[in-house]
Amino acid sequence: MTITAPDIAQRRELKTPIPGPRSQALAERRSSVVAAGVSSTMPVYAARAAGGIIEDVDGNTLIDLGSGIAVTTVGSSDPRVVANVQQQVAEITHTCFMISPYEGYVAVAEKLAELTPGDHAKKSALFNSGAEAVENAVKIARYATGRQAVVAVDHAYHGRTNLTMALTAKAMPYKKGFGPFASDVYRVPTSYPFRDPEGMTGEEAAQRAITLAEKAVGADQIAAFIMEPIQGEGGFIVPAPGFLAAIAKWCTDNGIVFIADEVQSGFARTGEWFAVDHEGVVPDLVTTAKGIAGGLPLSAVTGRAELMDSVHPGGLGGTYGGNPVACAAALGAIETMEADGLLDRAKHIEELATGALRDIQAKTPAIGEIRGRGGMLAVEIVKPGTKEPDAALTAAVAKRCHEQGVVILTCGTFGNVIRLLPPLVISDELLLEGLGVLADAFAAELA
Ligand code: PLZ
Repeated sequence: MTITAPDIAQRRELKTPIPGPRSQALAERRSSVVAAGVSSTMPVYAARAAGGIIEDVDGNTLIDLGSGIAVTTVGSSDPRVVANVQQQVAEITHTCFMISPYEGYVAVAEKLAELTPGDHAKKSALFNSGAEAVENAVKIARYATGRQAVVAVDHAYHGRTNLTMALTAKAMPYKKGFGPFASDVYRVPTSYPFRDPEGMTGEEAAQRAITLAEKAVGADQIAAFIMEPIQGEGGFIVPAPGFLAAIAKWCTDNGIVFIADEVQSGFARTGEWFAVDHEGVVPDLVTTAKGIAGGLPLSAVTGRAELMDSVHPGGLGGTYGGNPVACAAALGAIETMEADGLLDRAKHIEELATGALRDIQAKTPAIGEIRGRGGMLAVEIVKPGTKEPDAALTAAVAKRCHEQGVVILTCGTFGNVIRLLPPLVISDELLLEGLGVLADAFAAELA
């Protein structure tokens, strides 16, 4: 039997109130067996998804503006991903690359070497989750430099494991009560143009970070400087032009490994392969996950061959890292990004969505800023005429969208950012319809 990608009509249709009776029944089952610490944005249980639509267990079809947090860039169940996974799962489910290696892992590493920034020799190691990639990037940087300190920035998000919690900035919900955290992690200010002093340049913001790192830690003690080139969970913060380049240069001048965490921003999401490409910055190490494999768990650290090869054989790995089915999915997802022109599609989404968001902003003084790149866009919501965050309005607007069948996510240190991360294969019509629902939600809340 050959199962093909789901054929789901690309339209929003609500047959029941949200959540419907079947979702409610599942929520009831869940409440007695799933840990309360794991929460969901919407109490709606998914049955199938494709393109820009998630179909729930009650037959409602919802517009997907979240891609499962920037994962299904090629759409859920992309046909090439489905075909590759089907074939692979019938041949080998797992041997462990550390026992009996296989071609898919090598092919993914070749693609990573080709697509990540810079034309130097690159090597990769594959893992399962974004957090695991970040942990390993730090391990490699420490090993290669013989130094221990790691510098991260304000509003950073790098994961939920012990080291990555330490790197992550926000206490609630990620860190509170989960300490003690990994040591030798230091935090410096980032570039947050909307909240920085008026007119501060990227170079000035970088100097502010560098001065603090030098005074509080000492450049010769720092193994790695890690940051998301567009900060995701922290609020879709795009640093001022020149910031990333100045940080990267300071790292190079001081023998510090510059790690770009592209877990959320990478793989076509922003209209380039990687968000650093917009600034022409070449990191020493890049971490990737999410969009790389069209929904299967796969992550990677890719970087300068001499750094990656500095670690002794056996020093890196994990049972499932680079699982053959996940690698097959990644090769399918990357092929779709290339063959279907998804970088250009992301640029088109930026143009279309930014236009619609500007129309909303013209009627909505609570929208303080529209920002982002490609299919990674956001609005920051404030008390009109101020920069005071309005998390309550943000939550209320998102809730209205959810009730109308639009899956939309919030983010931000202050909980006051609505972000758009649609599958890049979403149709223009669905995207604009979703943004129409967002416009109505703002209008209804502010009426
Ligand atoms: N680095 C930049 O965005 C994951 C987290 C959702 P994992 N972001 C979504 C949540 O609340 O858990 C992320 C990221 C960046 C690392 C990670 C971690 O990736 O695959 O979730 O471990």
